[in-house]
Amino acid sequence: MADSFSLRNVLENFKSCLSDNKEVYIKYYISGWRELVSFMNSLGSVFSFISKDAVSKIQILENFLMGENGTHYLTVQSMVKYELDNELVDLTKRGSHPESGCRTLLRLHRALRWLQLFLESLRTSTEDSKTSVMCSEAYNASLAQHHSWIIRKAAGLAFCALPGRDAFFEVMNAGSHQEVITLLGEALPLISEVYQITEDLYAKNKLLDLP
Ligand code: 1PZ
Repeated sequence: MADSFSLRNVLENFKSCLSDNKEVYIKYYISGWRELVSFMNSLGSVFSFISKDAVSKIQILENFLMGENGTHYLTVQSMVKYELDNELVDLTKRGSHPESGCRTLLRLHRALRWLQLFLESLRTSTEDSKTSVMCSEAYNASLAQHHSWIIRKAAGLAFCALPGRDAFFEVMNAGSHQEVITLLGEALPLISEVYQITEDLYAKNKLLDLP
C-alpha cells in the first residue's frame, strides 16, 4: 500500500537479502523492489511507465520463485548456476529465452546502482540541492547507458516532476531529516554490498551484457 510506505521497509528487505555465506536471496531482493515501486507510485502517475516495467520484472522473478523449479531460484547464485547449466539464458541475442531470470534480474541490478548513487547523493545533499538534478546525475552515471534515446528522454521528463528535497524526505516517512540521513548512512553499505556481490557474480559468469 502506497500510504504505508517507509524507507525502513526498503532497507529491511535489502538487509535481509544477504545470507550468512553472502548469497543474495531473491525473495527479499524483489520485496525491496516492490517497496520502491509503491514509493514511486505515491509520487504520481508520471512515474507509472517506470513502475510498470519494474513490476513486470519483479513478477517474472516471482513466477520463477513460485514455480516448479522454485528451489533453484532461492538465491541469485543458485539461479545463475541453474539457468546456465540448463542453457536457459540467451547469451548473445534474444532467442528462445527472452525472459530468463538472469537477464531480468540484470535490469533490476543496474537500477540498483542508480538507487545507490541517488540515495548517496540525497544523504550528502544540502538544503538547496535539487532532487531532479541528483536523480538525473545518478541516472546518467548508471542506467542511462543501457537505455535508448527515447527512454532517456522520457526518464528526463519524469525526473522534472520529482518533489523537492524537503517533500522527498517527508514521503520517505522515516522521521526527521536527520533521522532519514542516519538511516541512509546505515543502509547504503548494505545496498552496496548486495550490488557488488551481484556485480562480481555476473562479471565472473560474463553475464553483464545479456540481451
Ligand atoms: C523516484 C524517481 C524514480 C526514478 C527512477 C530512475 C530510473 C529510470 C528508469 C526509466 C526506465 C523505464 C522504462 C523501461 C525501460 C526498460 O526498457 C529497461 C530495460 O528492460 P528491457 O527493455 O531490456 O526489458 N528497464 C529497466 O532498465 C529497469 C528499470 C527499473 C527502474 C526501477 C526504478 C525504481 C525506482 C524506485 C524509486 C525510489
